[in-house]
Amino acid sequence: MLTLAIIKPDAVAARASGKILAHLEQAGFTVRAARLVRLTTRRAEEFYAVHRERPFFRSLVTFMTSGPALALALEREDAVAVLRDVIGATDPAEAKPGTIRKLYAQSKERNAIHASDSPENALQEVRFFFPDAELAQLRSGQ
Ligand code: FUP
Repeated sequence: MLTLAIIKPDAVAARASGKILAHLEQAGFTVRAARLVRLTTRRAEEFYAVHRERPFFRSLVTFMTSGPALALALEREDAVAVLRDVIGATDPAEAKPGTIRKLYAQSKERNAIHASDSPENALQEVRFFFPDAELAQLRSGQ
């Protein structure tokens, strides 16, 4: 099963991408696709459309477009639930010790990493960053 992670602009800028990737691999995830992206305002708005009416939306879009981010398609058994555990709570102040957000996040907004929150969203979010053809190739091992 695949899920989507994004190492966010704060973590890429802090040169924490490598450590976060090592943490993910240590947790049993295999990287199936990776792409360094600079989200445009329109793409960030589309990705976070579910939060459009929230007070933090504009600030979130500004942050997510502020620099490069590393999108990852990650594979593991029970990938969605396990990745949510590994990243920790949205607010690093509430995240459990040893989670990626506890280790690397600066605040509730600048929180180092995104992870899909359901299998349905995982499929949609993986497709958002990685075209179908590429993933079809991965599935068939070509
Ligand atoms: P999560 O799934 O843990 O990333 O959290 P949410 O889907 O609730 O929120 C998505 C993103 O919005 C968070 F990663 C950071 C941002 N956010 C804020 O900036 N302030 C908030 O109060 C809540 C979320």
